[in-house]
Amino acid sequence: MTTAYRTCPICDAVCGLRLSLADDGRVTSVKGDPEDPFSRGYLCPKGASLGHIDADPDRLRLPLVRVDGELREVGWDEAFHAVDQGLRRVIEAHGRQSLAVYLGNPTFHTMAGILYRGPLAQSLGTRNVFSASTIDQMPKHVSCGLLFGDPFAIPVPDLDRTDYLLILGANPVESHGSLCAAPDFAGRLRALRERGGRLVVVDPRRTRTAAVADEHLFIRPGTDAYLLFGIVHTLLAEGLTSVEVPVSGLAELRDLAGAFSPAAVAPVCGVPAEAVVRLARELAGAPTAVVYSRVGTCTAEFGTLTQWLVDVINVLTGNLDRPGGVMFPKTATAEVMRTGEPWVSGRWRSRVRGLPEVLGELPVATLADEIDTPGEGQVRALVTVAGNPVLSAPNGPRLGRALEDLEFMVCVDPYLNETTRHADVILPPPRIMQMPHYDFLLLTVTVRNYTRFSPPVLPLAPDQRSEAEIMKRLTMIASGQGADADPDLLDEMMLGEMIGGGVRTPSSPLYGQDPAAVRSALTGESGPEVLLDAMLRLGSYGLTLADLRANPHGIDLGALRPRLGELLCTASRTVELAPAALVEDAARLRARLAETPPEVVLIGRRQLRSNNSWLHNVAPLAGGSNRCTLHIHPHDVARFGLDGQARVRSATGEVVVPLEPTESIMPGVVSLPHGWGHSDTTQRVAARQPGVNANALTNDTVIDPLSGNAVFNGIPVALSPCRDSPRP
Ligand SMILES: Nc1nc2c(c(=O)[nH]1)N[C@H]1C(S)=C(S)[C@@H](COP(=O)(O)OP(=O)(O)OC[C@H]3O[C@@H](n4cnc5c(=O)[nH]c(N)nc54)[C@H](O)[C@@H]3O)O[C@H]1N2
Ligand SMILES: Nc1nc2c(c(=O)[nH]1)N[C@H]1C(S)=C(S)[C@@H](COP(=O)(O)OP(=O)(O)OC[C@H]3O[C@@H](n4cnc5c(=O)[nH]c(N)nc54)[C@H](O)[C@@H]3O)O[C@H]1N2
Ligand code: SF4
Ligand SMILES: [Mo]
Repeated sequence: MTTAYRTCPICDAVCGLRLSLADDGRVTSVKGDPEDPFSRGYLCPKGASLGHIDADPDRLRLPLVRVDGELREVGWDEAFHAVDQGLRRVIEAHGRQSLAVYLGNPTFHTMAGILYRGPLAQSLGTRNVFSASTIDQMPKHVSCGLLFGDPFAIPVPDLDRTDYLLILGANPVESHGSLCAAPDFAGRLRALRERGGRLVVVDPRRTRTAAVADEHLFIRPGTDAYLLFGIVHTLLAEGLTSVEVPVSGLAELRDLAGAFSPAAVAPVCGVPAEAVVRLARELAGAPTAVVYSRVGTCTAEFGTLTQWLVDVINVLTGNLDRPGGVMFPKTATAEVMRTGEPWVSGRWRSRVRGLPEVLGELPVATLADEIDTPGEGQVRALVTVAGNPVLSAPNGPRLGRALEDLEFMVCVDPYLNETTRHADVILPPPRIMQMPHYDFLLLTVTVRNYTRFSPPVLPLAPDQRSEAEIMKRLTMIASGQGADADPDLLDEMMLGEMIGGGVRTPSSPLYGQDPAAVRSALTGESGPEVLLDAMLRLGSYGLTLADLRANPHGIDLGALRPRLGELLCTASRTVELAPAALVEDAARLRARLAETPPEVVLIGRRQLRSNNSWLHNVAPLAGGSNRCTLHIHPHDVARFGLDGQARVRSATGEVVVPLEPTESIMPGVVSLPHGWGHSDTTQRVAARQPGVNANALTNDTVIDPLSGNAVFNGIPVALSPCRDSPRP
């Protein structure tokens, strides 16, 4: 029996775990690591099941290659050669703009995903780069890019010190937080209330987060921008502002907010005008306060406008960049994403719908268009890494049909599932316990500055390849160097660039040093580890990989400290409160004030013992509340004459789903979790309780125009009885 420590790789909470392993490598117990200074022993049911997730017998172990229409197990050399041939054929016939890549959510959680997603996308040489960002948080990047000049300068709630927290469109008690890494989020909310603070939740559902709040307000889906504008209006009209950072655009903001008085917005969002006014006064009156808003409001038609208003309120109430407000973490690794230049988007446009590039990506909502619309530049080959867009993208079934027509598709994924079943080659990464782990991205959004590295717990078997090697080989194949090129050359190139940049930059801790000496001092068992060591040495805490190895429970780097001055890089060097793009979009919002809302709208929800589409195969987590049901108010069950199950129809598609009547949801709103609708998957547990694909109902033609983000909430639907035999 051995004990190992590692960070849970599943969600944003980055909990430290203590594992016991049997001699055969099986994980026999998973506990929270009590010595981790950040998570202090916390873990959730998913973390507790990490052993099951890791040892899932349905995970692919060897690559699959399509031969005569069938996917068959082959050796790695054969698989990489098949990729080389497949991509080469498409590039020769149609050019590089016929290639596309989709990078799914787990690429934000693995070292290999973070480190090599950029090089892979670049080496494909195509503008058709897609990622889970445009079905998730892209509105936040755009809003931060416009406000602060840096789309990666994402302010995080100072959760442990704030006196007042207003949450909209997030349910951290079940999701464990997002763009706000805080292990035991629920415990931290309890602590907020115990120290006399106040928690208010705005959500069309009375969620578990709402249940632990001081106050819950229902809101009509998709209308948060109105509510927030109503708050801004009140702050300005009542002189409740105390701006503590350099700003511009305050006069334009005042003009814009004029149309959104509490009386004007109340009927649209369903929040009483008195409550809007009271929220504004409470936010301004609290010693410190935070507005925090996530997926429910990002994946909406006014996603960017809403994210912008969130931080406008944080600025107006004096809560940007101060303890107890929203703050910018400082990571142990160098902030390689920072350019210091004002951010721009729209450097190119998508072929079919002319949608602007954002952060080098095009919207997932137009991936199917690019594949199924003929013409010069039509996508003919697709690479996916850690993604299941058939279940996660808007109008997923249409995308599934488009995938069938590709000339070549390769997927890096541990499962044969709804997306990867269309592939010609599937390359499975090894087990979780065989990978090193470092949260390059999530550590940029922690509520305390913190760092922790986990070495692999188990070695690779001779017939396995690390995910890093898979990504590097794909990158080299894509760049034309073939299937046999030495993958470590890519690491050396990346290291050369990183070190070269460091020794030339006066503010870098490596400034003026000899690059060869810096390189030879680096340690690490694999490319990703050596790259991590380099990034730590380029960072500002003076840490090395050896320091992180010597501290297997993680290192607390202290409470968040003000640092807006270091990050702000708008052209005006101020926080720009009224960027032109948002002023323009506010006019669209104003025009909507007059429209009649749909009778019934669909929203999503996340389930505690699940994670997007890929954890329904974990037997200890399956069943109970972890089922694909439609939450619906009993009034609506009666109003539409429903019983047991219902047919739900939207502009895009139709599903039949079991009902779960509950008074916790607003009348006129129904909720369906995403990630279900399993079919043709080797995940045997998931296949027994397949559920339906919520994204058969979402519409890929409707997006948030500023970010290109998909819309998953506020979908107009019609409900009707369905007397067919019930679904499982
Ligand atoms: N258990 C679990 N945890 C997860 C995941 C999971 O699938 N399961 N997924 C992970 C991922 S990828 C992410 S991005 C994070 C997301 O984490 P969160 O942002 O916390 O996401 P949700 O739990 O979906 O919460 C969104 C809430 O928005 C509400 N909502 C819907 N429409 C509206 C609206 O128009 N206005 C308002 N105000 N609210 C609205 C929904 O009812 C829901 O309660 O969670 C991560 N953690
Ligand atoms: N209707 C609706 N749709 C939504 C949402 C919603 O709230 N409502 N939420 C959206 C959000 S926030 C997100 S992030 C997206 C997620 O969208 P995706 O990222 O496309 O979907 P996931 O279900 O997370 O798929 C993850 C894939 O990665 C694989 N995988 C797991 N671990 C690893 C690994 O270590 N390496 C590799 N290579 N692969 C791995 C899994 O087998 C699975 O195939 O879904 C979005 N879709
Ligand atoms: S909260 Fe997230 S990181 Fe923590 S144990 Fe659960 S799944 Fe893992
Ligand atoms: Mo997400």
